[in-house]
Amino acid sequence: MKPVEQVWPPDVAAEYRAKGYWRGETFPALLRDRAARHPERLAVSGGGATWSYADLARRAERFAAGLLARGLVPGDRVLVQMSNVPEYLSAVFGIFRAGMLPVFALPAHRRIELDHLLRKSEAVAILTERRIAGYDHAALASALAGEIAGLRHVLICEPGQGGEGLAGLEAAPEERELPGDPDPQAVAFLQISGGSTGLSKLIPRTHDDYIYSVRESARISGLDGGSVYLAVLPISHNFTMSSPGVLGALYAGGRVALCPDPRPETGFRRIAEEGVTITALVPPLALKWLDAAERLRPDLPTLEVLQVGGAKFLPETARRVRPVLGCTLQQVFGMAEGLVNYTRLDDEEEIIVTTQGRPISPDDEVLILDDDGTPVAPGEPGHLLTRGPYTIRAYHDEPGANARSFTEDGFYRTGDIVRRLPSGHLEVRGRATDHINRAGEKISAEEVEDHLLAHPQVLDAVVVSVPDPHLGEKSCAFILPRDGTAPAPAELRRFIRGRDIAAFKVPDEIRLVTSFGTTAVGKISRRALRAALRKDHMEEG
Ligand code: J2J
Repeated sequence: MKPVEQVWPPDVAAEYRAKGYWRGETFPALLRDRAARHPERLAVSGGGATWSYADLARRAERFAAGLLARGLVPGDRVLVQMSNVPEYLSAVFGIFRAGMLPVFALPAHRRIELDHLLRKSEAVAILTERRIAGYDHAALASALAGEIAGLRHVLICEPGQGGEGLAGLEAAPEERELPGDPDPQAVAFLQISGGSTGLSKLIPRTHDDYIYSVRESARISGLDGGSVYLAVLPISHNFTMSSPGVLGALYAGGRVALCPDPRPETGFRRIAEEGVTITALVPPLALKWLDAAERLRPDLPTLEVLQVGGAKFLPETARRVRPVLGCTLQQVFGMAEGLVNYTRLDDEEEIIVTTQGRPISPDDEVLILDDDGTPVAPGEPGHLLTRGPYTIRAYHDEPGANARSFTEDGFYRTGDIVRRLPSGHLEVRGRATDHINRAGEKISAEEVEDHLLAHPQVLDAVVVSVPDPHLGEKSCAFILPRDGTAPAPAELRRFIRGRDIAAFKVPDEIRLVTSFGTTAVGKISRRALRAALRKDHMEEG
């Protein structure tokens, strides 16, 4: 198995420790500590569970023991594909407790994505629910186990049985001795990248670096023992997990409340039932919630903060949050690779509605460069590069991508175009890379093009992002058919669905063209071609 590591230069690591960013905390120790400090306090509610911290810790231990009893060993990677159910938390903390590494997949992922993540991470096990939103994940997991030699365990969770449905792995802890706490500098898990070229890359995050970002995020978002965080977005997304997310809520000794679906009606009901103080949405959902709140006038007296992030939140919508929902907006501009920016709760309203926040750490280094790599003048837009105490220096096992995505001195090229205000707040202006940010879901144009090219009647395909009033951005595929044959858009859509990829990657719009513009083909880069077609689309409407 290839080792999973994340390494900062030793002097830099020493500085992060000396400054108290990296405190040697680990996930197993964190839950044990909270369960010892306030065992009876509620940690998780929803999906049939009302679990105290002691319950959660005990369940995690039993799951850890169950994994070991099945023959998994510390260091093993376990792919987790679960929805917003309480068992997700006992399973993930159980995997940590057993010294193993979760690899986080999204419920929307299908065969193509899972196959890639499983192989790349060399996972020995897949943990998923029998069904999520009607899709038979158990069947897919079994099929994958038949094809991938290293994938030896298919663990199927049946949520909603009070936590007793965790793949039959609720072994009694006394049957197995659990390992000691991991090295805080070791990789705790593999998160997945939004991916602008090809398939998702794996992001190794250490206990020390991630817990630092979680701890500070919880502080910046005002979490304490009385906070109730409602998990609406997919729970394994980096935003929901850590900004401050479910981990921030548990770090602060607060409670995680689960939302079974993201509809505004469901959200308002859960906020009222649980006394939710903070929740997080992507911009298109925030817009839906605002429209629904104007209609339904829900009474949400406990809600203090609505976080919005994952894609650009337009100021005109942002301005509606306080008057309509009666809470403070917090814009969050983050990335699974590290850097997270927040507007602060006490920032002026104008800053809150027009910027995407400023970095967590005084040691988050931010460069804003022009195309030639020269720093732009203050206030001018440019490419955002960053490095710091919780931003990775490398993806797992991606020498090519690492050479492109990181500078020699360790800065991560985010691909985002931003400008910086005198206050240090960043405004996201656009993106230099070719992914589509569809309602916060990142889609690689190249990946979708490759699927389209597999169709026998497709000579070439170019996928671009185009503005959409509901989704922010949607995807449009321009198709150049082979001579004399033109596949119908509906047939192409069927074809690409049949490729077994996440549904959000299927192009929203398909346009057949006879050329990509005479000067374009072969002469300009693929990126310039995408830009030209995007412009055509916007002009033609
Ligand atoms: C514009 N673009 C944004 C924003 C992310 C917290 C919040 C979000 C993510 C996330 C995350 C944006 N305005 N407010 O991991 O911890 C786009 C940028 C960025 C990319 C990262 C977190 N917030 N984006 O969205 O890894 O283009 O993380 O580089 O999924 O989303 O995507 P992802």
